[in-house]
Amino acid sequence: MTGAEYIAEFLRRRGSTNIFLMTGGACAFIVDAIGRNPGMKYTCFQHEQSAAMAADSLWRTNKIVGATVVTSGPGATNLITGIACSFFDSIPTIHITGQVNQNEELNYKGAKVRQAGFQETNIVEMVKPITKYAVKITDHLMLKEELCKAYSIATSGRMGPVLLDIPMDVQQAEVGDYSEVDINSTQKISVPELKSFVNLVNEFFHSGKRPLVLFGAGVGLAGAERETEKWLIDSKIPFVTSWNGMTYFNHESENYCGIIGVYGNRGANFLIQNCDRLLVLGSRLDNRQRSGNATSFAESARVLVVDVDNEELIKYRNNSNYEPGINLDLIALKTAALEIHTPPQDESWNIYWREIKAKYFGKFPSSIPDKYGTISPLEAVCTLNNYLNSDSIIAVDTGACACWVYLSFFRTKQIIFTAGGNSPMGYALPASIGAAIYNPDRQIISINGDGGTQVNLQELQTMKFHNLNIKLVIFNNFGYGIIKQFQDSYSSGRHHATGDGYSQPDFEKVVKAYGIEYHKVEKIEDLREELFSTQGPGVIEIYLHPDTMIEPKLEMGRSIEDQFPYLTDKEYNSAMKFGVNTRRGNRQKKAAPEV
Ligand SMILES: Cc1ncc(C[n+]2csc(CCOP(=O)(O)OP(=O)(O)O)c2C)c(N)n1
Ligand SMILES: [Mg+2]
Repeated sequence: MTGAEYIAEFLRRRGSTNIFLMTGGACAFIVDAIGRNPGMKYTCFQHEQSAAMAADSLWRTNKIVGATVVTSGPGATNLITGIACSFFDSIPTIHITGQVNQNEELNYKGAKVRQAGFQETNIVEMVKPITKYAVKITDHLMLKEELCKAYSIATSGRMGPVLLDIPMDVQQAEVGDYSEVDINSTQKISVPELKSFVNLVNEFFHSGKRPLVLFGAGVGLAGAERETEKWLIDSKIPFVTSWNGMTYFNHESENYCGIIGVYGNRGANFLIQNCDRLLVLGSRLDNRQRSGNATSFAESARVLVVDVDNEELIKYRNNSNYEPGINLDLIALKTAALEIHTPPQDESWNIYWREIKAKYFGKFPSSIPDKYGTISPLEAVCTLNNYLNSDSIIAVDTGACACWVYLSFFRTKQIIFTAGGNSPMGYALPASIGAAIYNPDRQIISINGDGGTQVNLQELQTMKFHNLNIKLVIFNNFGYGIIKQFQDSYSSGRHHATGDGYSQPDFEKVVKAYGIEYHKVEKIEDLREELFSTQGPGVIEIYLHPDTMIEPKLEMGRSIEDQFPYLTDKEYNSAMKFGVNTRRGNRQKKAAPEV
């Protein structure tokens, strides 16, 4: 076998049977080997960024490690934004970049020239900060072991992307027959470790009266979501979640109370600020959850965080209300969840969280649509929600449109995801393509803003060429809505580069030029079920008023329970029954703006 053939076979055996790529000279041998391998397919993207984003979607939807193959230089550097999505959200992906022949470097006698071979770029050093492992294969004898090692690193512990840079001479070298190299990497959780975890959690809950659990994405990434959900339902402890956590359980659960954070549900935020014991499972509590004013988060509670990555625990060392965190692979919850016995909750807490949920969960006021009679994006999401099959997959972009989706989406069994940490415009279209290729019979929805749609618009061609079953929704508010709202708050309403200077094409003409079906939705009644139930690609453009806002939303310096539009003091005070009342206390600190 040549090195190139070996790579193709390795990926096939790991279940990455459809490789997302854009070819070029430096990777042409690998692409050819994939084409010749009978168990392999490939999908040509129009931009390597999209290929990397599509690869990122596969673990989120199918627990398959997405793989890309691209050429050196611009091919490799174009991957970077997509790789970063996987890194920040702990998604395993494998990226193979072709590299110039190593003998081309030799002519330069060690001189530090900028470039030796054509399109030679040191991609390994560039991606090191956003990969778990990146290596150049300088000798064909390294290839087998490095592939196994990289795959194992990507999929173990806190998962993430890896990159192998493979020079053309290594691709062409004879490497012998296929053989696995044993990488002894799986760490088992010992019984005493499990016991001490369960004891700690039990003691934690028994020492308080007002328990709350934050269900983070780490639970699902570890594969312990079903056991955790069952434990929570049985325990009757109220629980809340993060954007990336909300796809792992059924929102019909009586004690599920919503998404927290800057763009979270008011009720869920009130619970965070009023509980006295907060158990955080697999969530890194970034600033979109805790706010820029992080010390005001869960201020009345002891907080116990369980995370697979110890660095995520070290960051709380100066927060006096945090317990020393528990560094554990959350797969432990598969067995440990059954052993956690929570004491009966204080009756006043039980009444409180149920009242808060009844008041704020599933309630979506939207002032601009109410004022002008235009479409409420929250109502549109709820309407779309009703049309979805139970196994639908929904990829979400960034901006106000993403906030509207996460504020109002009610998940039963669907998969819904976004690149939460990196959050690039242009993610949802290629991500939905990745999902559609591996799930051709499922209903796939991609939700975007008008701005984000333009960032990877070229992939409409990929969607059309493969006749993919994707319905691309564009929430068109004729601008960069989320940034405009920021400018309204902090730049006296000047809309530089968001409304002024920003432009968009006639999406109908563009979409039709690609030969894709197009539907315009100007009133909510136009958003009909048939638009989503047909086979094949389609684009649904929903017209919004340009001033449609994200409501509720936290503004600069406030703590998460006091979101805009502001509640009356009466309503606010009655909801802050147990926690620190920041309106009365005036102990707000200055913090970074919330975009
Ligand atoms: C690649 C990239 N560039 C810039 C940004 C900053 N940014 C975040 S949201 C946004 C505007 C998005 O506009 P649109 O897609 O129309 O969504 P809307 O907020 O209007 O719903 C911008 C510029 C980003 N997230 N990604
Ligand atoms: Mg927009």
